[in-house]
Amino acid sequence: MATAANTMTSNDGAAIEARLSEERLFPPSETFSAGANISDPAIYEKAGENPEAFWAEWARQLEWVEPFHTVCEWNPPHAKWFLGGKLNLAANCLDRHLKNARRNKAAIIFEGEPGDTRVLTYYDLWREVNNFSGVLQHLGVGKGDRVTIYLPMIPEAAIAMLACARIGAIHTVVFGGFSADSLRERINDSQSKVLITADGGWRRGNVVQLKLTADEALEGGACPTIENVVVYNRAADPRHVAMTEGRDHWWHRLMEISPKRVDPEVMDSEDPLYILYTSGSTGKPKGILHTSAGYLTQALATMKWTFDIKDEDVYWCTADVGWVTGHSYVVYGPLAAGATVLMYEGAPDWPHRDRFWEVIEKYGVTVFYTAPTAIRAFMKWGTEHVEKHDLSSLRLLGSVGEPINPEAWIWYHEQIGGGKCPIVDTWWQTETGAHMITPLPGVVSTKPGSATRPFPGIGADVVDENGDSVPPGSGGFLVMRTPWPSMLRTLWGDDDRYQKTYWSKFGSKNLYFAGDGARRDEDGYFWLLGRVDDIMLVAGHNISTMEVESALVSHPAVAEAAVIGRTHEIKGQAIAAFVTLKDGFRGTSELAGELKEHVAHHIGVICRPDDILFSAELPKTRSGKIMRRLLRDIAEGRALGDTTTLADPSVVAGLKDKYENAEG
Ligand code: 7RM
Repeated sequence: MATAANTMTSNDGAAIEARLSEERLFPPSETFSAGANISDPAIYEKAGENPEAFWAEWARQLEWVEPFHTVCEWNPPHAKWFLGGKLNLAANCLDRHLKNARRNKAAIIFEGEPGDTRVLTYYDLWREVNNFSGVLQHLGVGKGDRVTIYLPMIPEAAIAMLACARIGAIHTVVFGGFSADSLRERINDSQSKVLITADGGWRRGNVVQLKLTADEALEGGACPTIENVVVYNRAADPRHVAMTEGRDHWWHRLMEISPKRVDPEVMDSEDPLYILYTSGSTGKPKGILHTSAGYLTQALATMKWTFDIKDEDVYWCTADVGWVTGHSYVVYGPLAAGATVLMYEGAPDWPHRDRFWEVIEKYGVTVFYTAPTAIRAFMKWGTEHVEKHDLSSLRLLGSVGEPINPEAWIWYHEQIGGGKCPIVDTWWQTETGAHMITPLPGVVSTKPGSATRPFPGIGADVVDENGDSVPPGSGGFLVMRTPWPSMLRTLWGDDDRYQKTYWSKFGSKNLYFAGDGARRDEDGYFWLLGRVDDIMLVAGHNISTMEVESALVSHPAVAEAAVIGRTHEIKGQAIAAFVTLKDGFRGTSELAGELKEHVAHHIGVICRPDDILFSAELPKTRSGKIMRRLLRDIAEGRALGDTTTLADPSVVAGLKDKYENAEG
């Protein structure tokens, strides 16, 4: 028996093993396939034979000022796509739709948390974006300048982003839940000239005071590059908002005095579009840089094929614009496709736990895209909130952000989708810009818990330590063998870190390493196993956190689980499980024993958790991903590491107390 390395990164050495076996298969219904944007399975082979031709065909669906002459230039690890092409992304998202019947179609349907609503047609949105482009120019913003956007989930977030794109400025959106320190760090790293914020936004009946936080970030000249701050009046009485003379301006005042029309700047395919910071687990945030034509091409392609988007759809992606999902699938993808996108400002449980279902019923949402963390919360709350509403307008469901446990998948399928909607489990990253591994809902039979196959034209693979493909059924490292249009181009101001982080693991093989573990089954389906840094090494066996968590979630009492490996003298690591129960269940020691046996029975005795700790909540990042690193600190009795990226730091502090006071 191996007493393997007591290190926290247990991913070296033994191959990642896979135990979860899921037999359920959901083929697309005939009616869905018949009406789908793509229903021919031959597309996989066709795209695989010539990915560049495949992507070029999609790129030609954009509106170009000048066509590209070269599809892709690949100097590992740097790629350029659609070289020589000129276009403007805001024009692709707005102006082009004014020439057809979409002119008066709803582009954005907005539902504020307090219940206020707005509908912006494509023409309305085009007018707002033009006018706000004028504002930015009035403030001296030009091509290549950086603009930080720190706004709630309101249409102005999309307007500000598109106005930047229209004039060629680079936006960097900072999630409205981030602190003054995080905001300051991102403004300074990007050297933004202008900050766009709001007095506040609504969250669970309270106003999140964005302007106060922005003032704190800027205090005492801490952000020397910021020349102007634009403040949108969303939530408060403007008389009560402190405005710094000469620096701060009300959005609506600037709109009045600025040009109403601004022609779109002619941009190169490879001109930067945005920087989006990812906090990573530790250290300085990474400024992921995305460029123009390739990014929009893949956002559009996936919008049409993954989400099967049609002109009649009412599409709702619940992600905040502060995350990449909000960039690609609230703003750029849907608007490039001419879709109607719903934006909701607030929390899913405000004023009641049925708010999402109420919104779906109210607007007749047809395509709904959310995260496993939300789905597990809905499961925890129980079905009575869902049953109050008519969700029959739904025709397609999506999931993103974490592996979706098979039980959560089935619940989503039955309770939300009424058993009739395909589910697209979309694997991708801030770095990849758009979907990479996902079913095509009219083509691929889905298996609960699997993101299924790489999108056509994507060269995903699962490899061993040496970068060689693993045989079917085995686990390994998820990599990309070939560049893709919406890939990150570099890290802002740190190309060395770009090369080291993503391209160095397999040396001269030039593989993009995503940081995730995966398994590919006999049908070629990908099963995401979680971040490799989280994978556990128990008695010489690499065990995926995702699989033990899914086994726990398959017990009727469990809503959510986070599993980690803590150092163990004999086994290398022992498994500690933090478990949240569904409403109505109690965390007794009998139940803990039952759960241990449940896991052992389902996926093997080697995976039996050594400790189970019941917890009402788990530590999550602000975008809802479970943070296992801090749970390891707790289980090993260490001082807690960096907690600044947590949504609610009190959750880990509470867990630490509880863990230390629990019996052995
Ligand atoms: C879109 C987004 C990226 C990381 C990624 C994975 C995890 C995302 C899935 C998933 C399993 C999925 N961007 N992840 N989607 N894991 N199945 N469908 O989330 O940059 O914030 O995170 O999220 O670990 O590497 S992100």
